[in-house]
Amino acid sequence: MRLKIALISLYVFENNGTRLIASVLRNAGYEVHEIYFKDYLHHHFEEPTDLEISRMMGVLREQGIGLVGMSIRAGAYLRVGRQFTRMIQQELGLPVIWGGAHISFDREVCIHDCDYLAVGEAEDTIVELCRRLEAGEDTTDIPGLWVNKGGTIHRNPIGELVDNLDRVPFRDYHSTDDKWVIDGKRFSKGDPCLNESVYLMLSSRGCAFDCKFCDVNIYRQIYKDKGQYFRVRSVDNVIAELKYAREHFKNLVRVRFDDELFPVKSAWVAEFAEAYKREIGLPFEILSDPRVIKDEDIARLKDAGLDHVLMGIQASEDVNRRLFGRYHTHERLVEVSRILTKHKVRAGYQIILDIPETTQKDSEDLLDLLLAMHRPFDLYSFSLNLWPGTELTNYYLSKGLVTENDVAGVCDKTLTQFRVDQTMDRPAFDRLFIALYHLTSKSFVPKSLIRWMGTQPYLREHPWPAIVLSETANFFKLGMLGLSMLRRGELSWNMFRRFFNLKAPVSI
Ligand code: B12
Repeated sequence: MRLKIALISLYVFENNGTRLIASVLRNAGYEVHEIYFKDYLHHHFEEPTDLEISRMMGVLREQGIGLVGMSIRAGAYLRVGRQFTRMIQQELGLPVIWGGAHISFDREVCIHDCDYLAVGEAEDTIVELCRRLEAGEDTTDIPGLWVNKGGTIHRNPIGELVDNLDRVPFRDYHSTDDKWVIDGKRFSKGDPCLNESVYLMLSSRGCAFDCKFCDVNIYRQIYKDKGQYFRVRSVDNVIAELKYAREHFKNLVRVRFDDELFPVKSAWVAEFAEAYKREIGLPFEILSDPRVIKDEDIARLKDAGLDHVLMGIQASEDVNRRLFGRYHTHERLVEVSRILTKHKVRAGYQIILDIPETTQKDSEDLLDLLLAMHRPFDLYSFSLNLWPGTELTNYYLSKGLVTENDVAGVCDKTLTQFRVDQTMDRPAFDRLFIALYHLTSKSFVPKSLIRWMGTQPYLREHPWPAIVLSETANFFKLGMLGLSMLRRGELSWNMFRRFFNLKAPVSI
């Protein structure tokens, strides 16, 4: 009898890793069941209930599963992953393999909690593991696989990077009979994402840069000596996937390119813009970087439907250089904001706050920068979360500025303070500056007023008037955004559920 595999996605309906591994295994001829165990909710976590767990165990039992794969993308879900794995091993006697970003970062810890770890890119590893399990062969020496055999750990060298991304199948959005959704009272078959109006697309892997806080920083260490880490799919392959998406997403109105960095070579951009306009023609958004934005590329992409660019500016120039290994000047950022405004492409700037070893002067510099940026723009503020193994995390640990308890895997701050809001306890000065940063993206609030508030000694001690103003302005902007998304048909139920949290509203 052939091996049947179940893949469990923890707290995320959209899970590129799970869907990709499912496709790879189905292409190799295996029966695969995908279980979407709850979705993630902005700054809110619901413990799994007994009913949800028994339904999950029921699917594994009834479908005759022989191997369970679990995707642990973020460290905050490690605790649930451990709980489920123990139950599956003990009650069903099944081996469990973990994959996903976090387990690659935290290998030495995670390998003690499961039977197998698929470190890094797992397309080849998983197929080889399934083949050997089916054939009853030894599984302890597969590249990219760490094995825990009764407590003895086999740490195999990393496998090769997928050199040609076009050979990877599309994520599976077409199978319906072998997908299960378990979420509260909901227990249904079928894909939980097909009603989405936005398709999340990946046209590359990796990034051209190496910022010291980023997950890419860890992957670069894992894959050193394995060739080019930033890889891009061919335009034809990208367009073919978007056509596939259009077939299956009946409400599709927008594409979001979720690449760490949207491809940067001008020749690729030109070819893509031409093909996308002709073949797809939907509005789209990208993630980019101030170091690669070019006027002519933006003009081409705008003509093809680009209407939104998300971009990390992260911190003040000095902090970016000193702590993050990011080298761009404030002048460059202002120039980029001019280019985007000129082309009427909406900018979304991402900043990181709560950074150890920074001063009030750094906060003031960041405010000056945001005030110099051309409006309109959106602002996404993230709290610094430390991933195990980045250069930044190791630096802070070595200086005693943080402890292991502050690092993801132990620390689950991403559940309560991934995006910055005022629910976390902080010094008055920081609370004032958060309020002021959030005000910079409200075009109806004069910059002179924000600048003035930043210099008032009273507000530095008692920031509440600025906080009230900032939160009121944010509610207004969120309301307007919600209405315009509704009008454009972009607000799906899943999206609303994920982000609508009155106790901790997202700031934009
Ligand atoms: C896109 C993205 C999202 C999207 C996902 C959309 C989608 N359609 O999947 C959304 C917005 C939903 C999201 C949500 C979150 N994310 Co996120 N996300 C990413 C990002 C940028 C890319 C992930 C991705 O799709 N990569 C492409 C796929 C193909 O690669 P992959 O997932 O690694 O999968 C490969 C292997 O890992 C492996 N694999 C994966 N799963 C499995 C399972 C098995 C069984 C096997 C064998 C192998 C395997 O095989 C795959 C193919 O090689 C990563 C950064 C990164 N580089 O991973 C952050 C990242 C994973 N996210 C992160 C975080 C913190 C979150 C959130 C907690 C944020 C929040 N508070 O809302 C939530 C968590 C949701 C959850 N429950 O997991 C952190 C995790 C850090 C950590 N150690 O904790 C990362 C690293 C980004 C960062 N900020 O640095 N995320």
